Amino acid sequence: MKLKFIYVDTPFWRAEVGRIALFMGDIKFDDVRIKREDFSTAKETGTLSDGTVLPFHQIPCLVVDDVSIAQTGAIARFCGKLSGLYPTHDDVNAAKIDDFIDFATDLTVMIDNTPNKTDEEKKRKARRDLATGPLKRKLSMLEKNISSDSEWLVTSNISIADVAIWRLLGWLSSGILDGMPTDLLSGFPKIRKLCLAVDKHPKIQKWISLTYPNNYTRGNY
Ligand SMILES: N[C@@H](CCC(=O)N[C@@H](CS)C(=O)NCC(=O)O)C(=O)O
Repeated sequence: MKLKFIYVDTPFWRAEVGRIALFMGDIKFDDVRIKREDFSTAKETGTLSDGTVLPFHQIPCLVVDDVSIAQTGAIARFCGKLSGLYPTHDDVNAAKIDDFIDFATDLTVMIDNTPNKTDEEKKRKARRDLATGPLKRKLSMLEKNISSDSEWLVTSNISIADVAIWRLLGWLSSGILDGMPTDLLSGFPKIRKLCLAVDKHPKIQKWISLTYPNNYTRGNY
């Protein structure tokens, strides 16, 4: 089976969850990082310059042999099953993992919908308000859903849920988003502990050393 993972050259969680699962499972794949211009055109046409089809004109996209798979969750589960980071014989744990992946999507959409995208000051204020209001509320829920007894969110080993939450919250707390406070996670000790556990996992460290720019701020946790 030939795998081609398509995204831009950014370690955003939507891509990282699938890429890292494949890497952790020692599954060979072509890590294709497309240029922004190619992506801009493909948003309109649904096809990259090399002919690859993006089913919903979006990325990430995983091409399995000649079949293009879209949607972060679908890709993450596919990669997780191949690599052992998603259960194939435990429907309840599989659903719990889906639960966290969909939660990550909810937070992403919440940020994407920050109003007044054209007015920088209004955008910063909207993000600050989000961080102290609806986003804080969501993070409190996440904190409540993390068990103190286990190192990982769902299974006894690291799963795609842990990788997704780590990268999403790393992005949110890194300072890369203007207006989003970098101490976002300060009141959430269980979330921070989880993020640290993922961050120091040897395979994650290896991936970071291979693919992240030097001194890249992965988050404040
Ligand atoms: N529902 C999709 C959303 C993916 C998405 O929004 N990707 C962004 C890049 S991170 C994108 O392709 N945006 C362009 C567009 O939606 O036109 C998923 O879960 O993967």
